[in-house]
Amino acid sequence: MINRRKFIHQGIIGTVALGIANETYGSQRSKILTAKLARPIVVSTWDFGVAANQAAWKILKKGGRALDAVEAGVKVPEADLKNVTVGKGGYPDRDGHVTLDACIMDEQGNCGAVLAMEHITHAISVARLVMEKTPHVMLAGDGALQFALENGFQKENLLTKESENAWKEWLKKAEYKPIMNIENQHFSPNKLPGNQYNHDTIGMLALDSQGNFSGACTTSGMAFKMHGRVGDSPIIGAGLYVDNEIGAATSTGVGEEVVRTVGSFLVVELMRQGYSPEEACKEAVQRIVKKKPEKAKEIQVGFLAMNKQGEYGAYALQQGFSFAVCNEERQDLLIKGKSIY
Ligand code: SD4
Repeated sequence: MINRRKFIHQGIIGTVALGIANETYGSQRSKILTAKLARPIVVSTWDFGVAANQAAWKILKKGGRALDAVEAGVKVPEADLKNVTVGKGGYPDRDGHVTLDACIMDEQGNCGAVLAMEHITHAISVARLVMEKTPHVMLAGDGALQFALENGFQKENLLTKESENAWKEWLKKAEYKPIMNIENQHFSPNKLPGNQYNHDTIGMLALDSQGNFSGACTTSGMAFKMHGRVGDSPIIGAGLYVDNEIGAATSTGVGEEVVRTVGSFLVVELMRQGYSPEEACKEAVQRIVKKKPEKAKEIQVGFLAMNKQGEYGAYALQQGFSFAVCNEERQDLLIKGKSIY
């Protein structure tokens, strides 16, 4: 099996499969082109990844560094007030605090993260500073805020009127107790946690013209979470992992399940064994199903991965996951993620 995979894998080195969307959004398999355009390339989660990729592309197309590209890219949804689960405008926790999680990782294995940080829109830039200016990987809560303020970031109110109203609406029916995802059930009945009403973590992976990878992941986490709750997104190996020899992976959805399976690290290690990005993502999703078969039917988790050849792929538990791809050929690709259910 492994040998067969390796054979296939090596057979396509130097080419990249380009899904042709949006027109083939529903059937991207039907139209696949190959071209010698493996890099630079940037991919990211969900529909808003298209705009984020375009910001990253401005850097990549000039021969810029993947690290600069992913930071610039994910800053777009962080600043978008209409985006209710990344950065400013994100839904608050059950006590009304907007708390952000973010991490970044470069081609040398350097990484930085902020966890449950309040009052700073661009959590990803603080995460980068943690990576570059401190001997640590993670700063959490007040310590992360203090570090950001000491480094020139301005304290802001991240709670918009719309997010505040949504929270107050939720409070009317909420049972204020720590049952996982009860917030989602009350907020959007019959909707899956991690679905379109409660996702929007952006995970972005870029391969620059030098052949170097970086990745970034940033979120305000699950809406109306418990105060202090941290998901997978700022955890290196769970929400994001980069190994410049092999590739990179990122995740979105219910973070607890991704943390349990160290999902992004798993995806990269599977690619090391010869799995294609899509096969690796599928296997990681299947591990979640195997561990918690009943629960897996009710939640969303999606993985997105890219290997050193610039081949990309994704897989999710549920339908509805999408990812955006941007390279020389097209800067507006949006591809429907395959899913188990
Ligand atoms: C978290 N993974 O905090 C994030 C949320 C998310 O789709 O991606 N939701 O668990």
